[in-house]
Amino acid sequence: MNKLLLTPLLLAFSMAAHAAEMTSGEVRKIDAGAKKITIKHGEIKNLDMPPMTMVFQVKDAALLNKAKAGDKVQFSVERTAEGAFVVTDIQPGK
Ligand SMILES: [Cu+2]
Repeated sequence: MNKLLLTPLLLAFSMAAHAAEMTSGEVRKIDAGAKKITIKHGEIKNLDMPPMTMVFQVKDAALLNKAKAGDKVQFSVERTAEGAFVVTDIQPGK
């Protein structure tokens, strides 16, 4: 494969891998009315954040149906342009 084709392919792959990065955590509290979830989380590599317990907004309220307080989860989080932390995906953890 020639270089002109390979470079955009590699770039697309690395961006997808970045977006899918999951962080381990344990749900402490869910506030469905406010679309917020409190998670005791491990290191969030894509945000360069150390482990802590904090409140996140959720992108979609339906995500809150995928977990309850006490559950171990894997989740994705992004920082918005306004500086808010928004959970974009939640999966059952191990
Ligand atoms: Cu944090």
